[in-house]
Amino acid sequence: MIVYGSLVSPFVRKLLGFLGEKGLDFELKGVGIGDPDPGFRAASPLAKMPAIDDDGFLLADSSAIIHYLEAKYPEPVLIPADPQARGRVIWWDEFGDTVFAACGGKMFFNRIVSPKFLGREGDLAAAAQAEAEELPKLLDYLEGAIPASGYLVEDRFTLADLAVASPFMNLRHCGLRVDAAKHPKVAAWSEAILSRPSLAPWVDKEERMMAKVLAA
Ligand SMILES: N[C@@H](CCC(=O)N[C@@H](CS)C(=O)NCC(=O)O)C(=O)O
Repeated sequence: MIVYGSLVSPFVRKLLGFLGEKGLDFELKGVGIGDPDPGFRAASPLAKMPAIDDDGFLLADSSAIIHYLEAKYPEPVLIPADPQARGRVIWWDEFGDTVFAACGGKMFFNRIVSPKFLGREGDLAAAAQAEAEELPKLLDYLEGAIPASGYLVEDRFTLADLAVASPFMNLRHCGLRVDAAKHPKVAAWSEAILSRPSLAPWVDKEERMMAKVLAA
């Protein structure tokens, strides 16, 4: 299977962690925003990452790909069968993608992607607004929602943990670390999920890559 995407995308990172948890082999083909790569364009109708080519089966969108792979490779179970647990996992996936990653994206895109990758100024006011007004509310919500087990759903690792922890890397690239005095559960949980063997090597690679980008 070919995965098209960049390591710094929260959606690509979520998929890479999922593939690692499932123990699946794949080739990561690096693409950037607006990439003309014909394979990527064929797999991703809106040119968004990630997208896959699984032996000729083309699919885009991290959640669509993950649901496809969960059906194809059911073990270990990362999307529970229990109706309530499944509903909660889908909620957290949605929260991670459209709320948390979107908030972090306003900071990451405007402070880093725009100036460093696209060569144009970002909307720094939007980034500052997201950091000052949106992010604290989301962290407060998460702090109250993380169970004592340290996993968001069913007291075990699921897609929910991957989807919500992944965007924390983009905050890290912006120099933002969770304040453990203010949000102790979020700090410990996000650190633990990003340190899992399925994600740690990618995180390490990404940090080395971003150190070079930020130093340039
Ligand atoms: N819902 C999609 C979101 C994908 C997405 O927006 N990816 C961004 C990178 S983080 C992208 O490819 N942006 C390029 C563009 O919007 O042109 C998913 O979960 O895969």
